[in-house]
This record gives sequence, structure tokens and C-alpha cells, in this order.
Amino acid sequence: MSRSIFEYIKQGIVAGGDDYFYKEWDFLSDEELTEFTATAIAGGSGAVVDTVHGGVLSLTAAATTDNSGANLQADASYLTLGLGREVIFWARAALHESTSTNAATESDIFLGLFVKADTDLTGAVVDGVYFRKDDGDTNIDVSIHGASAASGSDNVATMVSGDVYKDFLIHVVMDPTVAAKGTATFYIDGTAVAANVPSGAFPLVSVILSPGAEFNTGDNTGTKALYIDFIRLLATR
Ligand SMILES: [Ca+2]
Ligand SMILES: [Ca+2]
Ligand SMILES: [Ca+2]
Ligand SMILES: [Ca+2]
Repeated sequence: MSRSIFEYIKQGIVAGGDDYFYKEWDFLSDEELTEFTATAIAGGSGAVVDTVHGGVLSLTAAATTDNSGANLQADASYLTLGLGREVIFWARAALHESTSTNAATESDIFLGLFVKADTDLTGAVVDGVYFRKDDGDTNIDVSIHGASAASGSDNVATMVSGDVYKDFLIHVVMDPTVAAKGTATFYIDGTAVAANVPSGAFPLVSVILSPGAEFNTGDNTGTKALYIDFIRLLATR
């Protein structure tokens, strides 16, 4: 491969090519959700909102129901982290709430690549490479789970409430000769907030990953949601 797919991203070129594939969901219509499995958590839901410019996927908690929300994961198997492979996960998302103003603290958020689990990720550690925000603080953390190991960094950025969109991008470059080893650099709004080089901690090549997201409310006030404008995926063939 002549140049990193990250160079294509920086140049604004986000279409597939001979050496990598590209998949985008802009959530402009309900039909895009047929490519996902949505798992309701305690009465929450995942749906496209067609009253927001550009269309968003809303992972919405049930009203005034703590620890409710939705998990959404692409229903196909998209990629593995093979030798020398390069992968980019990219999402644009914001917290949205109606009668409360504390979702930045009172929420759980997951965005990234996960082994297909279709489960509440707050109750299960699964293989993946992802952003995470735990209920109880506004810290955005990053995690890599795989090969019976885990690594990551806590509090690399701060989540905010009030429909403020952030770009979440993960750039993975796998080692060309050593299995399950590589680097993952996490970007928010175009700035690298964490660069990790875990030894043997990436999901094994036998683990098939797909893009996913989850939102849970963290208290019983108002109706909270995570609005996702788009999810994009690039990977070397
Ligand atoms: Ca935390
Ligand atoms: Ca909670
Ligand atoms: Ca809470
Ligand atoms: Ca959109």
C-alpha cells in the first residue's frame, strides 16, 4: 500500500479504493438501521430522528429510568485486525436531553469497534477498540481489549451536554509481523488525545469486529439520548 488511509482522511477523501474499503452510515433514513442490531436496555430505544438536519441516530433512554438506553451494532462482520492492517473508526456524536441538563455526567457512552456481542456493554467487557465514558463523571476514556489483555487511558477529554457534537476517530495500525500488536491513536475533533502501543493487547485476528455504539442514562431525571450524526469505517483490504 502506497500511503496510509489516514492520509486520505486528512485530505477529505473518504471513498473506497482498490486498497481499502469504506462504509458510511449518515442516518438519513430508517432503512440504514436494517444494517444494525439494536438492543434495548431497560426500555430504551435506537431510532433515526428525521427532525434533525442531516439525520441522526438517537440512542434514547427511557424517560426517568436510570440505567436504560440502547446498544447498536452493525449486524455484519466487518473486519479483523490482521497483520499490517490499518483501520479507522469515525463517528460524530452529541448528548441530547429534554428536561435535564446533566447528561455529560449522568450517562454511559461507548463508541468504537466491538466483537459482535449485541449486549449491554456496561455489564460486559468485550474485545474491541473504543471510546468510553462511564456514568458518574464527564471523563472520556479509551480502551483496547483483546488477547486476554486490556490497556487504555482514562480522562483523555471531557464530554459536554447540550447538543455539542464531537468527532470521535480511532486510527489503528497493526504491526506487520507480530500478531495482536499495533498502535491505536484516538482523536477528538481532529486532535490526538491518546496514543497507545499495547503489547499483545489487541483483539486476535480470529476475532471479527464491527462498529457499534451504546448509550445509557445515568439517573432518573428527564429523557437523555446520544445523537450520532454518522459512523464511518475505513479498513485496508
Ligand atoms: Ca470515569
Ligand atoms: Ca449507571
Ligand atoms: Ca449515575
Ligand atoms: Ca447524519
